[in-house]
Amino acid sequence: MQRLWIALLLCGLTSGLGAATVTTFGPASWGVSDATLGFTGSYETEDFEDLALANRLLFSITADNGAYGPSNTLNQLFNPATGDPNGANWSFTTWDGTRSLLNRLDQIPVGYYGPPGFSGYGSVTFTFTGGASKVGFAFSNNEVAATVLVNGVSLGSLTQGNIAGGSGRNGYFVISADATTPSINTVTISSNVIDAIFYDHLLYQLLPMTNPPTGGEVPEPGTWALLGTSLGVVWFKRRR
Ligand SMILES: [Ca+2]
Ligand SMILES: [Ca+2]
Ligand SMILES: [Ca+2]
Repeated sequence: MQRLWIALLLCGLTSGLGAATVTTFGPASWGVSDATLGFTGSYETEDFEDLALANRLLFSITADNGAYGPSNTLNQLFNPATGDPNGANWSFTTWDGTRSLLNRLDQIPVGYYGPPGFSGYGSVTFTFTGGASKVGFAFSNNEVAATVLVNGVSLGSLTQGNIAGGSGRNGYFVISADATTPSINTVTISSNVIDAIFYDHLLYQLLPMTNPPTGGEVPEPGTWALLGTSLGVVWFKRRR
């Protein structure tokens, strides 16, 4: 009976953590090349330096004081050097450029705890339209347990493998599609409302679109012919 129970427990653990493959890089790897992170060939980069998001990427955030997205633009930009009203400099949270992304609707790190509905830190979701085969992101200042979910299925803690929690740089988290999860459609970091987490250098390899969106309406050849005929008639009548 005990063996059966243990067997069931192991099955549960396996299925719960069986979605996609995780590779982790600790803070000592901060700023290494994309190739070192496993991104070569064709892939997309989102550096969070402007409001526009890269190809087929949507952002959403759910906090205790509101929600935003999914959208292909950010609602606010974060300035790590000057954006903290308490004067803290968060520039160490950038992997590229001068900006990172904060898990708050207003992108203002208040730097202290508050009651529910006040703290405002939230869970973020990155959506990859048409799916991705690999996704990676840098993060910092994760101090309270957070969970990573792919397509809504938990991959376990945000701090695992070579990555430990703490107030500094935490590391780089890579998720690769595998037999259990052939397409990464959403990556959610479900975190505590009192914990600021800073993200940067989101890399992703897109899967080919199986149903590419149809572009602008292009008239069929027959329509052109009809249009030409109508114009021709008008022109002929005006001539007379
Ligand atoms: Ca950046
Ligand atoms: Ca951008
Ligand atoms: Ca924090």
